[in-house]
Amino acid sequence: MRVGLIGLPEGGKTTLFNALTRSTAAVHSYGAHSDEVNLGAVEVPDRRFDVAVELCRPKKRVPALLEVTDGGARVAVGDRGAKFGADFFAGVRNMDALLIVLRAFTSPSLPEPDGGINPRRDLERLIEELILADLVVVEARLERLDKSRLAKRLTAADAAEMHVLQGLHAHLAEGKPIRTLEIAEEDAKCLRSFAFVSGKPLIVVTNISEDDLAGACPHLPAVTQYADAHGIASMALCAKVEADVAQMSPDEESEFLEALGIAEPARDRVIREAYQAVGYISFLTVGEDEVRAWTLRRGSTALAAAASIHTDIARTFIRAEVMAFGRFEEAGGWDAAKAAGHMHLEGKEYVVQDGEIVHIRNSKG
Ligand SMILES: Nc1nc2c(ncn2[C@@H]2O[C@H](COP(=O)(O)OP(=O)(O)OP(=O)(O)O)[C@@H](O)[C@H]2O)c(=O)[nH]1
Ligand SMILES: [Mg+2]
Repeated sequence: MRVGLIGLPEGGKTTLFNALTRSTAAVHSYGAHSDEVNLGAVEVPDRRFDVAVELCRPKKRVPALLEVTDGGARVAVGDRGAKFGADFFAGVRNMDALLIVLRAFTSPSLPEPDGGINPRRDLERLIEELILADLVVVEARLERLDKSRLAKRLTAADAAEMHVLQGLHAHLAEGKPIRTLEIAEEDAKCLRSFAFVSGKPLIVVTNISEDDLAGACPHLPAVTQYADAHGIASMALCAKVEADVAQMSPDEESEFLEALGIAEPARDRVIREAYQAVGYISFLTVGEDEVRAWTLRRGSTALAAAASIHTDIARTFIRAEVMAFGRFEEAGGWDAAKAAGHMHLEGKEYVVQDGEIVHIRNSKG
């Protein structure tokens, strides 16, 4: 799964990137802006995966990964009043979710933006830009389709696409993101290649001051209220503290977090929220050779699970051997749980549940 960090300049995107991926990418220092794009990957924390590794002691462990991109989309410093530009979001079009970083922290070394610190304003601005970016794409495509229509070269597929895009256009023109539009499955198919940015799940991260960690950040309620009202996942953290934490050893880390009264590093929380926002679950495959966590869209079938492993395995699918994680853990392993009758066989249409262990029986294997 891939998430892209977006936000206004100096909001703390790179600092959060460092916190999430335990990297040390250069952050913005006043007057020294970097256009670098940072790419990183982080293991998705999953207790079930850890337990499975513990029980199976495999030769190889392959956890689920969250890929993070920082710098795929941002405005240049000094351009605050300027347009975002038509291809502003080009670098995040292929992401599964967007993580919006909002500045709510004050810092003596970093001047406040024009109009002062106001994360709610920034959030609305960014969401507006996502909608505008899609509107530009939809309008350009509609224009071309209309030209075909006038030249009597419009195919049936074109006409259907035009109809869907007109619905989208009306929705976007009202200032609403594609995320909030119900789209029929067959219509969604013809839209997929557009990779609309306002259709992507969002996670809002408000970057608060170190000093506000223990108390309350005055800017936070307005952001939370907006996010809740629009069904957007949101959380607050101090990116700078989290970036420091990410550089510590596990022991130092827990000691430090405890002293601050923080239950877990925000790193883990952000990753969990991202998974949830996209509607992903994971299933496991276990064995002596390998324990692996696989990412799957919630509601997917056993056949889709097979396809995520390999298209050949889906093609030659016979049955899925499925085991609830709890049974696996209680029995202390697959074989013992199977002997106790906790493995069940399922067909292609079976809906895989979060955390289940799924082995595909196929005609070649
Ligand atoms: N005090 C404080 N400073 C922070 C915090 N987060 C980021 N900063 C500082 O703010 C500056 C900007 O942070 P970056 O992470 O570079 O912000 P950015 O969004 O990546 O900036 P651009 O890439 O230039 O758009 C850096 O000097 C950071 O050290 C925070 O939580 N508290
Ligand atoms: Mg940056």
